[in-house]
Amino acid sequence: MPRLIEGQIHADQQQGGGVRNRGAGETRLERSRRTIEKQIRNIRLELDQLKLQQAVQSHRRRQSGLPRVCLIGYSNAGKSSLMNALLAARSISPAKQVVSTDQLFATLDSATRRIKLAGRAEILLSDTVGFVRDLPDFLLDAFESTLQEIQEADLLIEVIDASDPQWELQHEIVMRTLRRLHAAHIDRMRIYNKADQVPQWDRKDGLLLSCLTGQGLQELIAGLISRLNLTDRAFPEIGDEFSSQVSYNEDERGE
Ligand SMILES: Nc1nc2c(ncn2[C@@H]2O[C@H](COP(=O)(O)OP(=O)(O)OP(=O)(O)O)[C@@H](O)[C@H]2O)c(=O)[nH]1
Ligand SMILES: [Mg+2]
Repeated sequence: MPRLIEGQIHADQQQGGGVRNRGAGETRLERSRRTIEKQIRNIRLELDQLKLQQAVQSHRRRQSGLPRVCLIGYSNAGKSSLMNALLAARSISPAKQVVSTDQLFATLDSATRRIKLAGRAEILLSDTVGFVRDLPDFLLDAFESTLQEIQEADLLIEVIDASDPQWELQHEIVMRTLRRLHAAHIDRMRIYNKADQVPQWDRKDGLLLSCLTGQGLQELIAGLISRLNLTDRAFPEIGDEFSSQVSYNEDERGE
């Protein structure tokens, strides 16, 4: 679009100064400008609405008192797969599952689900956009609304693809990105995913897990309950209005 306007200005300047021609050119230019201004106004309105919507959602979630856990990590590490594995382990409807495929940026927006881990132990779990190397600042801005989830989390689960020879570098990139988001102080636990692809593993600073086979999933659930101090905690029911924003464990409704 800017090129179109530049082209028009150029053409108008080349017309040699005929008053009628120049006038017609300016009108066209004016029209283009008005159209673009209108588009910008509409996009700004949409963004304002989105921000408002997110502020309302985030307020309601805070009111719910449920601990907020956020899956973070390098793109393609298996964040969405882990979300789905946890949903499946708790028999939550497949309709609540999120997209997971073998490609960068499979997840382009965050998704939040309410999950009952055991008894009264419940959490709000969010899947987020994957980080990549040298994420430019302007992309960070574009992901602002998604990454707000991270900043509001009580606990971050960093999902690492243990089968990737570059996992240490990817972890560094994730840490760097967290620092840029001012979120490096948030409590964090590590999951080494894709255990089924790793013949030998000695590290003890995180849980080795496989979304594919389910290895480590029960330990993760137990770890979350103890880390978040969830034994014997009761949370208030959340109204219907809120329930449209996040998905419930099906058998929790109306309890
Ligand atoms: N072998 C194996 N593959 C896995 C495992 N977990 C996830 N995958 C695969 O890894 C690929 C990426 O999984 P996703 O869950 O989409 O990864 P993601 O981190 O959400 O990716 P983005 O949304 O792009 O950031 C998919 O092809 C999954 O099937 C696992 O435990 N073992
Ligand atoms: Mg994903």
